[in-house]
Amino acid sequence: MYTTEMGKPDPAKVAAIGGEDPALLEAFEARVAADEFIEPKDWMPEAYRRTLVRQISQHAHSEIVGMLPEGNWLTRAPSLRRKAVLLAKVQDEGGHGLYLYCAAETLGTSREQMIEALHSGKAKYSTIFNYPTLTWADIGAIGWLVDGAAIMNQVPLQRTSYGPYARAMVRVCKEESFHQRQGYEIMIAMANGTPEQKAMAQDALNRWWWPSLMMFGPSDENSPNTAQSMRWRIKRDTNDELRQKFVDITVPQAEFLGLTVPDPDLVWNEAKGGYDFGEVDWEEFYAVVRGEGPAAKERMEARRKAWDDGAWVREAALAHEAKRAARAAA
Ligand code: BYC
Repeated sequence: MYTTEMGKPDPAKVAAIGGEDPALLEAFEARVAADEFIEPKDWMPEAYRRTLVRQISQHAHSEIVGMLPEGNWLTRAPSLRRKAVLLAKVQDEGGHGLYLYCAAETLGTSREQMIEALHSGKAKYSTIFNYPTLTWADIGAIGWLVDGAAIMNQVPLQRTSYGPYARAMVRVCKEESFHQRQGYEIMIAMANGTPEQKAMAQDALNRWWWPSLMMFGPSDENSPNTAQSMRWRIKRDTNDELRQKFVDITVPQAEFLGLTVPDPDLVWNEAKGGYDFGEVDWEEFYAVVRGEGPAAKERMEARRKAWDDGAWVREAALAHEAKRAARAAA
């Protein structure tokens, strides 16, 4: 062997790991295994970077599109207090989207690329936001169930292996827990109100229960990304593990409200220390993922319109920055 080739990795091995340098990959995997955070300027495998951009940008899109179903009730909240609380919550969701876009940008993608992917339908966002909010009780159900499911998923993400994503999650989780409580408080008021109000609360639970379980993604056996994301500690729990935890925590909350979870197969399993529950309608899930959800078209139109209507703000900010830079240069 010529001396210049000494120390070069075996090309067959390099190809098997996606063209990455095995020594760098080994050092990276050791850091992940030791629960160290990976930071933007650290070396990382391209597939790790791609997975993070995919997950974080989709998470950001979910927060932004997620403002729409609740925004629908801002002008119709039943009291000034309810309106102020809901307004604060919807603004928080916008903030979450912004932290997450920033976290994704540290991986080398741009805000424009991510927004373009959302608007052209290439990027996904959570299926849950493709369902309509028909009554005020839906606002309670979203806070209780949707934010409740989001917390279940996001608390472990505070220990995800990519530093900027993990740190964004700390504040997001604090705010989500306020959101969950505001939703549950609405449900308590409705469930203890007039018979009509209690019926509205039950109807909202009936419509939001199954879509909330779908938020956790496909079952583990049908989840193409989970195994690798668990190895890289991007995900700390599988989709089914989180779904189970959510059911176990939420069913007693429904009982406290005096409401019935719409699942005839739901039963406490003493041996496993958790509930057995019915199968999610996966056909519906995949149809909504494909963009066929009941409010999908409306959601995308609203996002595209907001982007177009906001063009003047972006132009004004750029013009201001150009003037400031010119003054500084002079
Ligand atoms: N909806 O291999 P899998 C909020 C996609 S917002 C749509 O299991 P992964 C709030 C998945 O992307 C909170 N698509 O994927 C805001 C993948 O497709 P691609 C949002 C879904 O990534 C406002 C394919 O199916 N939270 O709380 O390992 C108001 C196969 O899935 C869904 C997050 O975004 C879905 N439900 O696991 C109120 C959490 N599920 O990308 C509240 C961060 C799966 O390969 N994300 N898909 O084309 C995650 O934790 C993970 O990405 C998931 C999926 C658990 C969602």
